[in-house]
Amino acid sequence: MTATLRAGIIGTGFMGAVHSHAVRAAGSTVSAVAGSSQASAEAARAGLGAQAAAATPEALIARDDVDVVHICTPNATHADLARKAIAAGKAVICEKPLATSVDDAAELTDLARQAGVTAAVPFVYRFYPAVREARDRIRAGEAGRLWLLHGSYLQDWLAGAEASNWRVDSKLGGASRAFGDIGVHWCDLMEFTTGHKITRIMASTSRAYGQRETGGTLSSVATEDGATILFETDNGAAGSLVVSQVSPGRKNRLWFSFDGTEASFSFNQERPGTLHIGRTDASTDVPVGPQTLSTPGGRRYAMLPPGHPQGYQDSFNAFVADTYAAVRGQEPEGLPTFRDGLRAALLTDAVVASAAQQSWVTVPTTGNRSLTSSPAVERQKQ
Ligand code: SOE
Repeated sequence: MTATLRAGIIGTGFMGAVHSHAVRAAGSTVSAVAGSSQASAEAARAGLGAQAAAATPEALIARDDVDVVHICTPNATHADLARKAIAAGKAVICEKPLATSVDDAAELTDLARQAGVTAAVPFVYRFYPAVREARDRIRAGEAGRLWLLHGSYLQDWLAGAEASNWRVDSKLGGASRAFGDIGVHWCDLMEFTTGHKITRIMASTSRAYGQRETGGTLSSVATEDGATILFETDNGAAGSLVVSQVSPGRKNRLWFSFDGTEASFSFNQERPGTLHIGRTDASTDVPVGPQTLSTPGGRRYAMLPPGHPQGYQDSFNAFVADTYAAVRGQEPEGLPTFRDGLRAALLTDAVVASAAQQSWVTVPTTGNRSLTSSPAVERQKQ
């Protein structure tokens, strides 16, 4: 492997561009891009700063000048491409969801471990300095006993029956849309920041539009526009989460409040320049910056002075930089791996099962996961 890691990006959409910026910010190069056709790869090549356009994803994976394969394609294609990249001995960054089934996500997690390759999933909200600051302070006991974990993740880009995207189609996006696309980010962030694990879920899913229009044709929608979720954790906390992709005016509002007996910590992704710490006597909006944050985690990721907000792309850059450090043999703390992708698949499975059964569903842990405890497998047996 050369000193400068070389990326191959599969996927020419919004996420392909975000990945390519992050690769270059990490001082690496994009050797090649692949799309749904040679022509789409050619069309995207210059914009992504790639040296070459590969004819197919398989041709990209096989290239000697690709060390890390970035998979940024529709969800249903992730498992097959990740399997091929691992088989070729490449490091992999696979967009979430890692796979549209628990079985595939579990298999990929095992394959990556057996092959000894770095395999990461971009749960990038972990890389906001304010989030790391909250995590370190919670770990140090500042919150007291966390008992209530709540929040929401709201977007509006699918408002309007004519708003369409491959994610709406369950064959391409998977059985869950709003939860599988963005709810998993919130759950990952909650578990990462608080150290709590969700043990049980009660979910209700709903649609703002029963039908959506694509190219003048109306078709029924099987995936949810939103979900309301109650949960419990292994450390005795209760929680709730509202997820929606049809909340007009909310662009990408991931918000949480983690409430303890001594303090509550809350964060809004659209206002990443502060971390709110609530106390009964005095509350503070801690400005994000290397001088104003006080914990190692916060300071590690804060690059700019307070008042100069770091946002989504910066967090993505930090994620890719840490993944590439792992490829070089380092062990960056808090890197989201395929095991976290499997965790998200288990949570998604539980949400889908709970909404269908209208009852509480137990979420297996990734450590002791067995196929018999997967809600999907239980459903198949019935
Ligand atoms: C679209 O909902 C999307 O791009 C998600 O797919 C990303 O994971 C999220 O970070 C931003 O919104």
